[in-house]
Amino acid sequence: MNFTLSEEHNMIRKMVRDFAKNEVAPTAAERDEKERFDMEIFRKMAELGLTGIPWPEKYGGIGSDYLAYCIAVEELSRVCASTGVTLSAHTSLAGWPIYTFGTEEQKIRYLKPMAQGEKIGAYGLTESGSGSDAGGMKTTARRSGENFILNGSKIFITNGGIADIYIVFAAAEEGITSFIVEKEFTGFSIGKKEQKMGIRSSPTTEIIFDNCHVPAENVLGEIGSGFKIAMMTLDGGRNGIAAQAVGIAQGALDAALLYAQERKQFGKPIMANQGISFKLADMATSIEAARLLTYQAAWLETEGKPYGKASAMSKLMAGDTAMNVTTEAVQIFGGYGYTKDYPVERFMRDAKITQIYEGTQEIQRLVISRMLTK
Ligand code: COS
Repeated sequence: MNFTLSEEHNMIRKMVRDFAKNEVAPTAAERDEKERFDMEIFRKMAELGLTGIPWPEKYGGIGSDYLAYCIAVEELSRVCASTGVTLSAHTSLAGWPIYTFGTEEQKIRYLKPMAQGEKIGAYGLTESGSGSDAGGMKTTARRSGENFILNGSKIFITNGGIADIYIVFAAAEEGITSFIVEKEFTGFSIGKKEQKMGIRSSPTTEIIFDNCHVPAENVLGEIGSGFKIAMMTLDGGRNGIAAQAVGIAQGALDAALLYAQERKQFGKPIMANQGISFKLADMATSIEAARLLTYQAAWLETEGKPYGKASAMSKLMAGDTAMNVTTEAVQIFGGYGYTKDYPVERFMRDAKITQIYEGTQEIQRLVISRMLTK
């Protein structure tokens, strides 16, 4: 067993940390306030190769691995969880299924420009009536000559409206099928944009299919195998969210640690108070545990070993850690923590979604408990 990161992983961490500090952090509060997505930041991420970390160079990537990708999401989320999830959805939810199930042609046509950051990817599974019960979707796909005609709508789409390519799941005669949908396809449109509690500079929208024409060559994987593709995609996506949660928690700990050493009450820094210092010790310990689970799941995926249970565990642990740690960070800041003068209130709002999306904590427990008996 080796717990040391490779030189490549350390280099990627340093590069993303510098980028996050210099290019992402300065506008994080303003983008949160205005719900503003910044395409310029995405373009700069592309220049650094971050938009295609795990994909081979022939598909526009930098040929690294899932651990490097998780480290990047973590470091971005440490200053801005919205930027973290933009990269996570783009890579795990859109890039991964194309890389894994796509034909060579689909990989060149879609994965390559996504990995190079020329196009943004998104994933559409959830509907207004089917969230946790993903198989209960109502969006249909009917064959018509060389096309499939999609009708229905999907909600809560991360990168909705800014994405060019959507991985969409719809019920065909043969069963749930996955499709690669371009934003220009006839009958595709963007619906309501959500106003959210957190991750506010990451756009979340509805996507609508009104007799949307999708060429049969854009079926991803086998017709009728879409549910499994959706589930397998989420297995990896969940670990990206775990990395986001670890980053949010670390960002809150960084801020609280600094504050506890500077803030004086009763004539000494509040860090001297065991009530505060023990809180910080617990926060740091739970972050480290969540990080180890997250890195382990990423390592398993890179090694080609089963990682579904590991990533459900990492998301469960890291999501709860992010919520607990950010809540404690706000407590350490006291009244100031409740204001927008410090970033911890944003971290606390951002943390909440990590317990909900890509499968609620309850769904993670369902997945884990089913695996225990397998
Ligand atoms: N990998 C591969 N196959 C999987 C799988 C996975 N991770 N999970 C399920 N499957 C397969 C099953 O093996 C089963 O295959 P067979 O029909 O060949 O036996 C099939 O898919 C149906 O699986 P299951 O019976 O478990 O389906 P359920 O309807 O009970 O749903 C849950 C399973 C609840 C786990 C699933 O609906 C789910 O993950 N829901 C949450 C969705 C979610 O995370 N949404 C967030 C969207 S992104 S914001």
